[in-house]
Amino acid sequence: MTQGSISFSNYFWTHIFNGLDIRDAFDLSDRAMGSPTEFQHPLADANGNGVGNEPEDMSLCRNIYIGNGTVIQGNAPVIGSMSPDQLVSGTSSALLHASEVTDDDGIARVWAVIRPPNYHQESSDSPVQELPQTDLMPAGGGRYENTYDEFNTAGTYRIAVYARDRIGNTSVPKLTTVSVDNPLRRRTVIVIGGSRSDPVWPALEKNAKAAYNALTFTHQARNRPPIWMTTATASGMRSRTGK
Ligand SMILES: [Ca+2]
Ligand SMILES: [Ca+2]
Repeated sequence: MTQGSISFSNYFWTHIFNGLDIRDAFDLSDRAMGSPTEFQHPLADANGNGVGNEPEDMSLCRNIYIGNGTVIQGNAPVIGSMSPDQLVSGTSSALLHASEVTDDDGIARVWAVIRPPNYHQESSDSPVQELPQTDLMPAGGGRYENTYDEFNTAGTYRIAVYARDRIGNTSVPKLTTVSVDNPLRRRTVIVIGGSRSDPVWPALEKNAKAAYNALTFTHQARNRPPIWMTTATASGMRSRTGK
């Protein structure tokens, strides 16, 4: 989804192309890869002793340039500010907005990468690609915003907002959080009508169960289990499985 752009390497090489020395490129990229993508832990070993990020490693990287050390592309966009940390209750949506998004080359895209409370990275070897994300749309005056409505899990979502200019430079992210208390969940109710003494009832029930199984499969992928009620009468419902 991010085509690997949210990776330490992408930031590092962008900074190198922008004429920074290795030390600054490393520091800025390390910071950019902080929350919500804190599972990449870059190490620099400049003195070759196999131990990364020692003070000597950092000082040896100072004033070391790859290439000619001059800016060969425009600078990355800057995001002035981001919507503050929010607490939402009884809803699954929250407004995300970024202000004072600027770049001399023009802004091509502003987007949020959203790390859910229960997120676990699948592999530390691959770029961070599987997190949900949403584009923020221009609202005038350098402001970009969008209401994201998939805050379906209780807990704290960690959100990083990025801007990219028209020549492909990506900003350092601005970070914010949305904490969800008592989220709304989408539920599906499958209704079949008929008499249980009807000869075709078993077939009807079988079809409903097949629909339930199909929904269970798709909903489990999105962490939204459906409900299975076998029989509803005027006096109430009987639950066989589920909640
Ligand atoms: Ca070292
Ligand atoms: Ca630029």
